[in-house]
Amino acid sequence: MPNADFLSVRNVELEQESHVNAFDLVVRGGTVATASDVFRADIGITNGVIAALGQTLGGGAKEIDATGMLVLPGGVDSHCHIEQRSSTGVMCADDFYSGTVSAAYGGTTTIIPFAAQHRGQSLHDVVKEYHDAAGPKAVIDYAFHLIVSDPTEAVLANELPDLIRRGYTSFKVYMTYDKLKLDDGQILDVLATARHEGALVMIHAENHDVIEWFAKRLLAQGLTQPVNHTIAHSRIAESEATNRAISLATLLDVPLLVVHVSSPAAASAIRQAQDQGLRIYGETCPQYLFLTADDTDRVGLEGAKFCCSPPPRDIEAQDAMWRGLANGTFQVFSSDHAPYRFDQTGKLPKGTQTVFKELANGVPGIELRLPLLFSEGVRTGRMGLSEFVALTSTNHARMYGLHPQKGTIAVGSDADLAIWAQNREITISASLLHDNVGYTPYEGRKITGWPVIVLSRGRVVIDSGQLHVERGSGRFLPCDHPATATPLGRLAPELARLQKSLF
Ligand code: DUC
Ligand code: ZN
Ligand code: ZN
Repeated sequence: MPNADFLSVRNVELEQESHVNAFDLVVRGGTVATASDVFRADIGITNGVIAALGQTLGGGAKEIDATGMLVLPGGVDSHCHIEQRSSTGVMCADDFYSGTVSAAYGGTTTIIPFAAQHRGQSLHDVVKEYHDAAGPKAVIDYAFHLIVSDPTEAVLANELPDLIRRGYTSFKVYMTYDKLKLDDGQILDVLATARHEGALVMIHAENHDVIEWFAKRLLAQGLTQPVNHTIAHSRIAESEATNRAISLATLLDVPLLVVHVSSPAAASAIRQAQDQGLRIYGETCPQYLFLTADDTDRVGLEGAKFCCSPPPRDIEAQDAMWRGLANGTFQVFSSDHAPYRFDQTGKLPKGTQTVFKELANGVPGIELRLPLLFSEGVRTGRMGLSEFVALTSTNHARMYGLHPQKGTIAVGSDADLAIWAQNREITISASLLHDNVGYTPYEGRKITGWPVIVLSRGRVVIDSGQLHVERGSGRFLPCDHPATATPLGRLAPELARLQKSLF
């Protein structure tokens, strides 16, 4: 947060003494939380890595007094769109500088945005383009998922296997959007490649034809306002596609992550698959806990600020998402930060004449993801601190092959820490945030708890509301093959004959 007087934590430079300090930095006296434990400890950091955890560690060249504070692993946001051009040609409002700065202010120290293929592009070219964009600007560490919109023979047989080996071990495919959508056969092709190469597929599950069927009729009746987006993107479009995607993954025995789940029926389909022992994973996002379709029905085009795909639903759906976070249906809670300004560069390509089909899809949330869930999840008792850490950090690192370097507080892990003032009260306002969007869907909401000091590899990134690192100081993280992507070895019987030639 911007005010310098905001902090109770002091960052103390110790005078150099004659003896050599045990650590470069010690975070002293905080309450440390991991995905499994909550305990009081000092954290000793050397060369950017956690070197020791203990009750009374020796001195550091630098010390942070975290007494009375929570010390959590920095967040890992595994679903965000940064400096990405949409399939309709609209550029995100955040580049890798503003996007990573905003993430860091909100306690996130690793992001996994997308390197998005447009049809006709080589995946290698796409990856180079995103590295060129991120390298000179990112202030925190980052990996990339791929978006595969054109699974040609060359992509499937050469590019994907090569890129997977080089650390791009997850990719997203879409069941809707004219220029992104894969048909079921193409989805099977991508799933088969993922199975063979040990990668994880993320799926945007909405039935394209259902959405188009509704949209055509709504527009024909002159119903152009943003709220119609939520009608066209019906909850049955989401649950049908989710069931279909799970069926395709089950057929080939490939783990699958259903991203940005908003509807109770989609969550139930994922849960049911998990109950059968299948490796089907789920993700939900702040917009599905805190917004509803009514928000898209605000006066004029204001509702556009709340339009994303799938859209926010209703209070019952919000409750189902909270239940899914509590009962393990969802392993990851991501922002799906898709930042578009409320003007012709973003949300409203045709200005006041923009109809709901033309709106840029997505809402911002990279800075508020953790504070919103902390306030409304941990402070209200809906979840414990360890569950919060798992959902916002550890599970993301595990899901995508970055653990234990990222996502935990353990000896040998990168010293990526968020030090929280758990009683800090904030009234959310776009003016407090550091993205380049100009509004927030959560304007005016009161929350409690904020990460006041943020460390990335032992570097103080944020303290006293100030940014302390240079653009370009974030590093690229190649991902391992995620253990989550391992097939169960339960191929559908009708595929057994093909197994040798297929995989
Ligand atoms: N899908 C996303 O993953 N993010 C924003 C919009 C969308 O359709
Ligand atoms: Zn999506
Ligand atoms: Zn997204």
